[in-house]
Amino acid sequence: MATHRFNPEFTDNVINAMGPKTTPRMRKLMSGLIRHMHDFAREEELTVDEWMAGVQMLNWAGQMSDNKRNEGQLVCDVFGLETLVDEITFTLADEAKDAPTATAILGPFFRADTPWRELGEDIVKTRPADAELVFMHGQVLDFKTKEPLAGASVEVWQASTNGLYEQQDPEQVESNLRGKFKTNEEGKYWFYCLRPTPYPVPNDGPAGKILELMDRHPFRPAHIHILATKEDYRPLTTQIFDRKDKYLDNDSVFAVKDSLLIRKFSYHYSCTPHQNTVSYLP
Ligand code: MBD
Ligand code: FE
Repeated sequence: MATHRFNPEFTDNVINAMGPKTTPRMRKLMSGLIRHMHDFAREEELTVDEWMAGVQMLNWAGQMSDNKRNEGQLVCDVFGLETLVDEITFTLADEAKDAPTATAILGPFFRADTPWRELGEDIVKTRPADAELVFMHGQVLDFKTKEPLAGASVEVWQASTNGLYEQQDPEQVESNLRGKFKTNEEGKYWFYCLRPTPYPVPNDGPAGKILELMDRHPFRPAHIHILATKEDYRPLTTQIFDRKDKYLDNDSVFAVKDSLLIRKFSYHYSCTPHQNTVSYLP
């Protein structure tokens, strides 16, 4: 193994350079990161040009990012890292085994400043010519008692038929295709939105370049994002997918889970039977 040709003690020297004021968690994370980066470079016998190409990718991602575009997150997504961290988080949560609704990654197009909307409202504020309007509804339950959760917040967002989220597209009005709903006494929410369509993740930056280098396509299956929250409960971040989409088995960001596939009715997108549950905080 090529590893042995290079002095591994160098890696220990770098790790041991950390000072006493480092927190234990930071020491552990930095040690692991340094060790894996060094092992990677040794095992692959990384060249100066290859390392510098990676540095340029990092810089390019930074240059492309602003409050409307999170290219660093997208780069992580095409490498499966956000999905892996979601999987780790879900698996380690005490209540994960009881959770009826699987989690899925937040993704780079969430916006913290999404407006509240009335139950039943249409979130399609800029209607594309090829729009197919659908009704979406669901119910938020306490995952332990299965009691409906009134007053929970259900935040949703989706891309338009041109494959762009509202903040990427000057042709869409502010907060188009996103909204925050408060569940009623029965824990229910409902609204109108677009039937989601498959679309490519932005591929004009380093994430796109990385996909091209790996001979992968940039498409994501049609999906709607959901973030359900309620005071004193752990939030639920998830997505629902069209059961018949052609990209379910090769989502460019690896977010699909079987239990998140939903049946599609004409003009009727139903989010049940796997209701969105919010986990109770221990
Ligand atoms: C998306 O729309 C998305 O949901 C994720 C997770 C990554 C890139 C684009
Ligand atoms: Fe998305």
